[in-house]
Amino acid sequence: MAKEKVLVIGASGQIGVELTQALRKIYGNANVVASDLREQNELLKGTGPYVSLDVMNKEMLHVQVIRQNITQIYLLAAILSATGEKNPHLAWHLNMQGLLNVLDIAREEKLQKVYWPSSIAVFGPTSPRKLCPQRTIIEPSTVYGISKYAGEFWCNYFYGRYGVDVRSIRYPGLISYKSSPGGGTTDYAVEIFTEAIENGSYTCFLREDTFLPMMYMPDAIRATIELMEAPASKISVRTSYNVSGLSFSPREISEEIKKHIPSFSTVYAPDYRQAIADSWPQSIDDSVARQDWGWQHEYDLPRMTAEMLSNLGKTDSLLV
Ligand code: NAD
Ligand code: AKB
Repeated sequence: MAKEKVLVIGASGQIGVELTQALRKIYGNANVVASDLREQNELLKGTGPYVSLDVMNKEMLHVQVIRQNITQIYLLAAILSATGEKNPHLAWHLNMQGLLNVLDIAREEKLQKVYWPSSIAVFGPTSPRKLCPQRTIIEPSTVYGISKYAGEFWCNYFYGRYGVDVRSIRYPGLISYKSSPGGGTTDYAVEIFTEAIENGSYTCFLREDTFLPMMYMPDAIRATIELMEAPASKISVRTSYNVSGLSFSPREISEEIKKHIPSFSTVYAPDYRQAIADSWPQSIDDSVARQDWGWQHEYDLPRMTAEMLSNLGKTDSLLV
């Protein structure tokens, strides 16, 4: 088998840091090139190659792919739901053109594989609220959701027309402690932990009864790698796979945190992000991913909460 050389675009973001670390364990540090608009990342520093790269600059991206003998691209650069609503044209431009640049280069250079994440944001107010199926009514109401849905069909098109082996997951809201989230509606579920540790209280921008699909980062990284390592014959969905982990509300996660920090309190001050959350399903049916490539989540709310608090606690004590 030819030696794999991986390029991660958006490597300094919430997912990028942990995915780069995981890929480096698999392929070796030197064979995973991290790249981002940001100059460097503290957690990735000294662990392997890092280049400053704008995915919108197709020529420079193409040069890097050829110069570094890249065989796989993981494209993570995007503008997420909440930031996207503030600047819809910018979100559409980056989320679409970035993907098209990568797909074109993958086709021209005959890359082995491409990974590009979609989101539960593809679903809209007319989709089923509970256990939202893989194939259903999809009428997204955010520019982010529209860009993800269009992106899914570009992936499907490049696979069908040009044979580009592009794979995708509709991630739920991701919860992690290593790298901060970058402007999403589900970010509250990360902020609540840092605020609980630092201030003992949290003002939540969603209503207490807002259930959303969520996942702890180790499950999301494992899902990504399992999908990318699955034989092509197992991949029946070339748009993007539903994957499910957790579903909880701000009140439920607050109650879980209170089991560890009894004095913790949450107040609720919903803002413009409430309408985005209200347009998304509360939970996801991922039976197709389970059947096709054996997906199974591991973390439940109590285990995820305990790990988040202990890891953030450790981080805090290191900083003091
Ligand atoms: P993030 O905002 O934390 O990270 C994105 C990274 O891309 C940032 O480091 C940013 O500097 C970089 N970037 C922005 N513009 C760029 C450009 N022009 N060129 C190169 N790099 C650029 O996002 P994330 O949460 O890590 O999300 C990664 C992907 O996963 C996105 O496609 C997102 O839509 C998807 N996703 C994330 C979640 C989640 O909860 N985090 C859920 C569903 C889907
Ligand atoms: C967001 O809230 O925008 C993201 C997502 C679910 O895609 N976390």
